[in-house]
Amino acid sequence: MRYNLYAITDYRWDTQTMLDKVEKAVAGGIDVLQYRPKNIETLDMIKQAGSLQEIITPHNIPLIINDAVDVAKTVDADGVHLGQNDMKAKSARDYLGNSAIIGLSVGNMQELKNLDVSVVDYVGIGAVYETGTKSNAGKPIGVDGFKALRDKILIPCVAIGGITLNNAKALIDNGSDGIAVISGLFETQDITETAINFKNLYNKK
Ligand code: TZP
Ligand code: MG
Repeated sequence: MRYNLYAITDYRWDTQTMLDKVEKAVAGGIDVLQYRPKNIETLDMIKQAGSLQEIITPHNIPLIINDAVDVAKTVDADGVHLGQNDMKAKSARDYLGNSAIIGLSVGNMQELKNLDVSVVDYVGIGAVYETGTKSNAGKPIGVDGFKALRDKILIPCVAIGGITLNNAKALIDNGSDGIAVISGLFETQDITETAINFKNLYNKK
């Protein structure tokens, strides 16, 4: 599983906007897509997730569902991403089975204690930088905070929070297996070109 460019949808978009943006990101070579819905009915989540699968599955891009383990199961998504207050990773594993990809958010040393690497496949570390996308993201941990956590984790880690083409390299240099982005990719002028440029940060390594 490759995490290099880990794109995440913004729940504030309408469906068509989301699909258009994701198509452009796919053309730029994203490695994984996380669908991150909020405040909508479960049935609409299932419909949106299905539309995303139609776009990304032909490109072998895995679909990870944020939080909604039931939706992931229903649409047979590739996995789920869990926050510290979501379903426990072990329960999600029991429910989704061994082949599911399970990610967990970790933002500090305390939260790191909840990581069971026998159950979780990858960790999302952040918020690294100041983000305008998530209101309760907490105080940014910075590159040093990222590195301190990353060095203690023996499975793949993606960095998240306020990442742009201008500040991503420091995280790659400090051991990030992937860059998880919303606005730094999807709110740029040319989404396809931005995706290509993010990927190149890894390829140049
Ligand atoms: N978790 C921590 S920060 C964040 C999430 C979902 C928001 C990331 O969005 P952006 O626009 O890439 O800062
Ligand atoms: Mg969550």
